[in-house]
Amino acid sequence: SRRPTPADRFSFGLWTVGWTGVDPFGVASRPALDPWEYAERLAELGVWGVSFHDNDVFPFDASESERDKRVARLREAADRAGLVIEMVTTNTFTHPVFKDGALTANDRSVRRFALRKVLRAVDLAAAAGASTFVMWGGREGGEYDGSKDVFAAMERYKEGLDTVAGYIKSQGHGLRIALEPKPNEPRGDIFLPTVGHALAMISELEHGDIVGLNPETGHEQMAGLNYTHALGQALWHGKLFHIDLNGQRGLKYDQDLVFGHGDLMSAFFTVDLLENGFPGYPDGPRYTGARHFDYKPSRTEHMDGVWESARACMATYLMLSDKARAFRADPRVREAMEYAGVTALATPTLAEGETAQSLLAADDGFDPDRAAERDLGFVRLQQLAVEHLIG
Ligand code: 3MF
Ligand code: MG
Ligand code: MG
Ligand code: MG
Repeated sequence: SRRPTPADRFSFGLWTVGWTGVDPFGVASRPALDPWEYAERLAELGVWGVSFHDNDVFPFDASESERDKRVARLREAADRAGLVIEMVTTNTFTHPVFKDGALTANDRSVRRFALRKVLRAVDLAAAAGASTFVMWGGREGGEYDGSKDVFAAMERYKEGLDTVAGYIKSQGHGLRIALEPKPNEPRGDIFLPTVGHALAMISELEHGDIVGLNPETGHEQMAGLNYTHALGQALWHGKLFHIDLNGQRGLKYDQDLVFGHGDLMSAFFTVDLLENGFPGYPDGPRYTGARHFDYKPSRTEHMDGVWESARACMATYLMLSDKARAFRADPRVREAMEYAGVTALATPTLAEGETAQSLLAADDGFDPDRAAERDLGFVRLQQLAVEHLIG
């Protein structure tokens, strides 16, 4: 398949290729490089952008000067390699101070510390020229229902998000916040577990206009949900600000597999939506942000396997993109979509000027038994997708 170029807008978190294989049962299985080394190698693979947590670049307890030095070094390396720092985020999960959460920790002093850490990362994001600021509340949540007042937790989550969003506006930073939902892990239950929960929170915010979503493939799938539908609804709300693409196989721990190494059929339709938009709305909303991967090179792989797996994420995306384009252009697919009524769903149910009352009064001679006889041909349409995918 063709080599990725910056025009494809592929982006990787430094913590993805930077994962050394540490898991709850084992120590590192390969060495750690410096953040700028990961950036340089990614650029060689044709990557457009990178993202990072504050503590992917400097340690939690770094002095002011160490922090500045390491950030400057990374920014120089990115500039030299022609890489965009497109997203920055905060690590509010590794240090045990966050064991009961950050913005929703029961301990107020922890919440204040966490908020300060997030605000400092916002300034770092703006200085680095990022456009998106992701907030994944990995430790917001709990294991025991008696230990958390959920009403208070929502109040504090809203307070925290509005403080950060209000700060972004007051500083004139050109940043948008993207919330990343996840149902569980590391907490037994994480607040804002799905895209739907996060959208509902955003609608309650004072500064919700600059707050959207960063849905991750595996996170929705860990909840048994449909990732492509989640992207579709977020796009409909005008809230799809960023994405975390990866692979997941079923309802288990967060696998962070290479994109496409989980549910490949679902990955096909994810790429189809991202690249081709909604079938019934050729001029409708489109995702224009980074094609960002949040995956983990399996701990069985050494350094060659790390780069191989990063390449695989992009290669698979490009192959699926070619196949999705051919799928949409195939006259048999167009005919099958027509037969299935896919684009007919874009026609409003009521006619211009019609009301609930006039609908009630109208007799359009509809015969439910006849309508029930209609064949939809969804299976034929799906098989055409399979044919394009593996044919
Ligand atoms: C955890 C994640 C996170 C987030 C990141 C924010 C460590 O399951 O997905 O990655 O993506 O913190 O971007
Ligand atoms: Mg994840
Ligand atoms: Mg994941
Ligand atoms: Mg993620």
